Order: sequence, then structure tokens, then C-alpha cells
Amino acid sequence: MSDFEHVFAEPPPGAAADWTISQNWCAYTQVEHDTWDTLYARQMKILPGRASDAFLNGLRALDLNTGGIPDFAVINPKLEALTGWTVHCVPGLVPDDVFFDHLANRRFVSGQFIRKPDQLDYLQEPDIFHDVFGHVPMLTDPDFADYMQAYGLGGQRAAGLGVLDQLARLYWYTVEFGLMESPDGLRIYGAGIVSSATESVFALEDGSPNRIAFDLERVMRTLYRIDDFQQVYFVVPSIEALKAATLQDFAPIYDRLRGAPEIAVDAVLPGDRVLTRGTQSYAARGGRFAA
Ligand code: HBI
Ligand code: FE
Repeated sequence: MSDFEHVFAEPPPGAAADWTISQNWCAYTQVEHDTWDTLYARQMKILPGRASDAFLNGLRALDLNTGGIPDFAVINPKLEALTGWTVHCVPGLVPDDVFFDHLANRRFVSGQFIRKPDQLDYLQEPDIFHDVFGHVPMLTDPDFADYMQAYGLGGQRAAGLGVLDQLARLYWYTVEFGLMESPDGLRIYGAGIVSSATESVFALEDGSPNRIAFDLERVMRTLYRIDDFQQVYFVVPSIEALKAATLQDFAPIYDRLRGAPEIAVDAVLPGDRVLTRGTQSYAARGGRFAA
């Protein structure tokens, strides 16, 4: 999510050259541990039947519900044994090239802080609940683990080609806000949705947003919102299919994308396979700022 303002220009004091910092787990206060438990319990009331099996299996495999903020020293050996990934704290958003390098080496970077009790519903910057509850369980799925590493490698290659905006949209509409098909209906795998009590319901059940079958170049041309619910969600048939879509030569794709106009967040195009044609009523009412 590279639309936020405060990305540091260089590692702040105390951070390593790769921008990582110690989690300093013993410094978390009881209020912070209680906030994790509150958020976790709230999500688990609504995610069964809404989150993908891959997510729910990952949550169980890592046992993120032992009481309080997970200790990376405890979850990393479990995660690493499953897919070779580990999670590390960083002071905040890191530059794209740093982010891509970590992903390319199967290191996921996470905020070290957790939101305040009066911020449960919305925060601008990813905190440890968004990153560890939202993103990390999916990293236990071998195909998603491969996809995320391929994304990092792709980002390193794309950096010099002037297509980072297009790549950020792919991340946004899959890793952050992706939906997938399942035999029982649509399910969530995107971290931005699965870590949000309100968007977990909105993304699947509200009549307002469009839900469109995932198409790589369509997604990479589509603008997105960082300040409110998405107006479109893209749906993949499976994580395997998502991984397969990115294991191809991107050079011709980048050539086509460079000249292609951007697509508005509420657009429906003739070539789209539309699963839900939304009313956009939520956005029309002013979204979360609605009176
Ligand atoms: N840094 N800590 C952190 N977390 C992110 O999710 C993140 C980032 N830097 C860049 C970034 N995401 C975006 O460029 C992604 O869209 C690639
Ligand atoms: Fe995120």
C-alpha cells in the first residue's frame, strides 16, 4: 500500500540496514494484548463461512489465539517449517524496493505497533493486527507463499520499468482485497478485508460494489481507493490460478499496459465477466463519511 504519506527516506534510528526492528514482545502492555484479543474475537465471530479455507487453516496452524499479540519468536518456526516464510517488524511503511526485497526472500514485514482501543475500526497505516492476523495466515498456503515471493521478484524487476503503479494495483486487488470462488460461494483471502469487521461483510454481501472475475491486465489498469471500502472486488477461481496467472513473462504485458488508459474504480467494461453488478449506492452516499 504505497499511497500513504510517511514512508521513511532511510532506516530510522534503531532499525537495521534492511529496515527491520526487534518486535520487543515483552514491551507490549496489557492494553495492547487485550486489543489483539478484542480484534481477534470480533473477527472470529464473522469469518467462519466468509474467510477462505486457506486463511482459516493458516490461522489454526499458527495458533494466533494464545492470548495477546503473537510473539514472532514463537510463530516464525511454525511458519518457516510450513512454507519457508518468516515475519519481521519494521517501523512503518518501507520503500518499495525494500519491501520487494523482503518478499523476494520470503520475509513478510509487519508493523510493530497495534491500534489504540479507540481506533478499532479504521486506521491509515497497517498495524500488527492488519499484518499478522490479515496477511500471515495466507503465507502458510504453499501456492500463496509462492505467489507472494513471485510478487517480490516481479517488483524488483518492475522497479526500473516504470510500472510500479500497475504492480501495486495487482497487490491491492489480490493480497489486500482479493476474493476467491469456492464450492460454497465467494470467500475472502485479502488481508485488508479479513482484518476488517465491516468490510468482511460488505465485500461479500453488500449490493453496492462490483464483483468481477480476476483478469491480470484489467486489475493492473484499475485504480483503487485507500480511504474507504473498495468499489470493485476481483474474484479468482483459486490461489493456484492466481499463482499461475503471474508465472508468465510480464514484458509484453508491461508493453501493453504502458499505453493503456487507467480504469475507474466503478467501471464495468464489455470484456468483464461480471459476477455482481453493484449499485455503487454506498459510495454514492459518501461512503464511510456518509452523514
Ligand atoms: N511497507 N511496511 C510495509 N507494508 C506494506 O504493505 C508495504 C510497504 N511498502 C510498500 C508497499 N507495501 C506497496 O508498495 C505494495 O503495494 C507493494
Ligand atoms: Fe497489507
